[in-house]
Amino acid sequence: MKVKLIEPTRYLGSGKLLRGEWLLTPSLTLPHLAALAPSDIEIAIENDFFGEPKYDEPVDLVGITSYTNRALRAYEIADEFRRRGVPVVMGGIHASLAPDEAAEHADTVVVGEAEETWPQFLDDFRRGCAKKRYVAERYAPLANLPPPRFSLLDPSRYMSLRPRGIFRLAPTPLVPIQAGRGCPHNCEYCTVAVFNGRQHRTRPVAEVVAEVRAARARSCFFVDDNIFASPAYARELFEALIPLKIKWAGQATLAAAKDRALIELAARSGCVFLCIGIESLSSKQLRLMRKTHNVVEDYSAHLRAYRRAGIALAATLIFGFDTEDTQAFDESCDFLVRNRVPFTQWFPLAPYPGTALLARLRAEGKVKDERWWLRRDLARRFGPLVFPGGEAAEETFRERFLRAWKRVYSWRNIARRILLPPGKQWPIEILFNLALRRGLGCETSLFDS
Ligand code: B12
Ligand code: SF4
Repeated sequence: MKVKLIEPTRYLGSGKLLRGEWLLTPSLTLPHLAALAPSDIEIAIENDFFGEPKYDEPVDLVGITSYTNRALRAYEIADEFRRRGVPVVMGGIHASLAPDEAAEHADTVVVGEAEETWPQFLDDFRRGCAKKRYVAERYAPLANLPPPRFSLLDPSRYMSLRPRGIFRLAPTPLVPIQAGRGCPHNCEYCTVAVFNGRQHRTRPVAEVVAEVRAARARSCFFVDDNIFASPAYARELFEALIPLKIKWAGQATLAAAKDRALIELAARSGCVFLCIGIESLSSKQLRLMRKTHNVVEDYSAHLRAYRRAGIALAATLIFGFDTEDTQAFDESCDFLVRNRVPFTQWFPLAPYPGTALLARLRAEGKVKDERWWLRRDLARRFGPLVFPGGEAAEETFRERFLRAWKRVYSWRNIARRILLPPGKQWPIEILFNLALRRGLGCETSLFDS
């Protein structure tokens, strides 16, 4: 049996598809699903980011993963295959949170973590008795997961996935690794706790280390939502990573810096870069977001602690609450420059399906379009807000958002944030800032991929 797994790309505001030649980080999802399938099934992986899926290649089944901002494209691809008589199965976060919608475009929808349901579905499919929906009965146990099949990805597309010969000198790719799932917090806008649960589950450290070795990784991206979520586990993991001499990036909370010894250990184990959700400088907004583990008064001290540990930070901020102060953009820009935050990503607030945010805004009558992700003009990065205010307010938001964001990445502010004096990770910081500056005028950026 031949199965094709597809990662859809997404639409840009211009109406074009986001396409490119290569990516820094391969996604973990499809190599992981390929590894979970029985070994006698022939699997191919296609990434729509690199070009149109090969619709006419003979396959028995197509599996498509889904994120909300790529749902529209995922459905188009699914419809195209089904028009040609190829059965389609969809899974992933979006299909799980909007399964009835996904079912309009797929023969089968797999809801939830699929470690148990995906092999079960494949078995039924082979026997000709696949059901329309498979729902995970529990969060997947994370021990004994097979190593992701990165060999199914085209190495030339991922910046030397397997560095050889002269390419050893090339910047190494970030091999995605997952050590844990779930988050004890429950931020209003986030789907992680909804999809992966509020209990932080971890994989045995020895298995994570074996996976890093098997991938021959020289640098990794831990896709965990908070790599410090269980401090004792994090300590054990970092100790075990030290002998591997890798460099790694990941995601964490700002408040984790309270445990200075832990972040210093992370740095010793190779951590060079972390994405941190600052989200807002307003305690009022943070309460509204249910992100009370972020304490504005502690921000500066925590940022300093990460800097001293030698870890470069990418701070994310969210804008667009209707109670937000109009000065929020400029204040944020000043704060990031003053506190020498090396790198930042700004997002307009978007109510994802299944979130408490969508439920609240719906109850308040503020959602302009219930399924905004199906509209090309809204399912994009700097799109107008999905809720209140009318067109004038949206235009003002957009204009202020972009103006302040460009100010953060002005040459002068890049220098003030990362060069005066330079932090330990200055080469990465310069690289990321240049990449983001390049994307300033358009909607794509380094992290858009
Ligand atoms: C790594 C990551 C990124 C990386 C992506 C790197 C890469 N190339 O993969 C970067 C940093 C670039 C990124 C960017 C963004 N991300 Co992101 N990201 C993640 C993260 C942390 C991990 C994804 C992952 O690898 N998971 C591990 C795999 C194994 O899990 P999985 O994909 O869920 O797959 C399982 C099941 O879903 C299922 N499954 C999945 N697909 C399929 C398909 C079939 C056929 C079947 C049967 C089953 C199945 O089986 C798998 C095994 O159980 C997730 C959070 C999370 N914990 O998942 C957020 C997450 C996916 N990101 C999210 C968002 C919103 C974004 C951004 C839009 C930024 C933002 N904050 O607004 C951007 C835009 C990305 C884009 N261009 O589309 C949201 C998506 C929400 C949604 N409803 O779509 C998530 C869930 C985080 C959140 N806060 O809610 N992201
Ligand atoms: S935003 Fe981060 S801290 Fe909040 S629930 Fe999501 S993963 Fe957890």
